[in-house]
Amino acid sequence: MAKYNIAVIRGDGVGVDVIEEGLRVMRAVAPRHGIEFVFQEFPWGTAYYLEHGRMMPPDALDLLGPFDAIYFGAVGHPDVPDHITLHGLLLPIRRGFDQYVCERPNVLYPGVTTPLRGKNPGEIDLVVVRENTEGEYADVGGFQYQYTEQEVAIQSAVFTRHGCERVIRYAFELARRRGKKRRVTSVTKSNAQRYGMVLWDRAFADVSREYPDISTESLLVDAACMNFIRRPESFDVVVASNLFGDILTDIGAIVTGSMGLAPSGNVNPEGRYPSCFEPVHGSAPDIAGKGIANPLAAILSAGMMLRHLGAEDAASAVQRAVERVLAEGKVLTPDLGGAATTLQVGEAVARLVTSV
Ligand code: GGG
Repeated sequence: MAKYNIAVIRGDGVGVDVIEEGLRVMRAVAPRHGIEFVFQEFPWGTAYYLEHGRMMPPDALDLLGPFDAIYFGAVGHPDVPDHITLHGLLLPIRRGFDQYVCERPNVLYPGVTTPLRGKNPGEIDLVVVRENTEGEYADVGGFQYQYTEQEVAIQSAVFTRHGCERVIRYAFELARRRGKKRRVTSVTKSNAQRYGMVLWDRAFADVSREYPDISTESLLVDAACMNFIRRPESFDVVVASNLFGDILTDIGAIVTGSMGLAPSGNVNPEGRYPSCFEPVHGSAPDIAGKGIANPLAAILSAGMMLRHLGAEDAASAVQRAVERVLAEGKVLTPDLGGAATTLQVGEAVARLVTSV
């Protein structure tokens, strides 16, 4: 019996709804694969902030550190500025646990309609490896003369040789592991960002020499955005800076059918700290609590977590059950053209996960 201790942070908005269904699916898949889950919930997020003046307690990382993984919903609330909620909860977890890889797959599944003409299921199958602890998200900067007419804001992006090399190397290793197109695309804007992103480009060229079996491509982010729409089928593994990776994965999600289908893992590849798995989508306050949010991104994120923990068979079962629900097309939430509820989709996957 494999026992996994999972910290659960539902966070805000639809995070609460979709994590419920991810937990349902994990509970359903566990017995068949000899897994015991111990889930411990942490009620952190904006409701906690409104009560305590912070998104999570000061010793939050000490509390999370001993867990095997973290299962996260979403962060963001209309009553509190997004830079407070994001910097108070998700970013300290990513940085504090050195989760320097954010792995975000985008797959066009059978049964799902893409807004792009002429792209068929199976043709789009890419993974964005987003640098997750530095770059444009580095917490370096400040204000001077704040709230005056002379107000100045400095926001610095940080690119270290070490930080670039390790995430780029992860992307090459992933391209080898996937064994698909065996191609890594690097995305920067080094014509305009002539320090940090030039360093990134050089690191990419240097690391690529260690992988002569993997073909490479370097794109400026504007061309990459265009090509995610024009020729998404040409991508295999895409490695990008923190901000560019975030933007590209919204495009990747929508060209493969819905934000509600995009999972992610914030990974510390060395396993020194727990990794954190979450849907790419945010808290979607407009539909929170209405029971119509698509839980599949959260369920696929649970599948990624299982794979990360070494429960390969259970992870594959979750993946196959989701694919079956999509292919059958009977129980789908409104973002995919259906009329099913969050609960009904979760129950459909949970039913199938024991038989696929
Ligand atoms: N489940 C992901 C989530 O809540 N994302 C909110 C967000 O704004 N994230 C910013 C980012 O990942 O860069």
